[in-house]
Amino acid sequence: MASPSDAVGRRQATVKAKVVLLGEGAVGKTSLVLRYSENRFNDKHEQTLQASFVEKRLNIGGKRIQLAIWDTAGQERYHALGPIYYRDSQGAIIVYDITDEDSFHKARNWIKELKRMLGDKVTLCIVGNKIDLDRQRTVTERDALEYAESVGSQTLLHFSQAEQGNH
Ligand SMILES: Nc1nc2c(ncn2[C@@H]2O[C@H](COP(=O)(O)OP(=O)(O)OP(=O)(O)O)[C@@H](O)[C@H]2O)c(=O)[nH]1
Ligand SMILES: [Mg+2]
Repeated sequence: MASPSDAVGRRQATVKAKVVLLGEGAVGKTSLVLRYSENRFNDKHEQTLQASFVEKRLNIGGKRIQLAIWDTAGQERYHALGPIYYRDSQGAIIVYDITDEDSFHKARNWIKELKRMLGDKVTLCIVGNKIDLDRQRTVTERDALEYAESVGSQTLLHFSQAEQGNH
């Protein structure tokens, strides 16, 4: 039978979770992480080389969570490194730029790869970033919604602007 001290021990145990950001170069992956972790925005594109790592400690409903966020490089020459970062992730955030159709295509390729390699072991979240640039939008909300539904009911779709802090 569990003793009260076990219950305390359980409550205080830290849950570790790993999330990876994937997507074409310049879609705003690093900007989303910067907004989330430091509430800042940098309007210059400083290409991520290989990947960078941020740790965030959260407390959700009394549960301590240690979130490891891996922000990968979008340039094609780094594509083959993807598995190193997504292999044991619980969540993958696949980012595209709503003004860049190619980046939406690239996001769909990442999702295909994740499904093939990890099946349902990973929670997918598709993010259409740069919604402040709605006037230059080339990927409609409807196309994104239809695509997210076709991937599966477990897939989340979110629109963001790292620029203004709707992350
Ligand atoms: N207008 C606007 N610009 C954004 C937004 N998010 C990011 N940017 C800009 O887009 C450019 C690329 O952003 P990054 O965050 O460096 O892109 P990335 O996906 O990390 O790029 P790689 O590291 O090369 O893969 C930068 O100039 C950002 O300032 C946004 O929501 N709105
Ligand atoms: Mg980056």
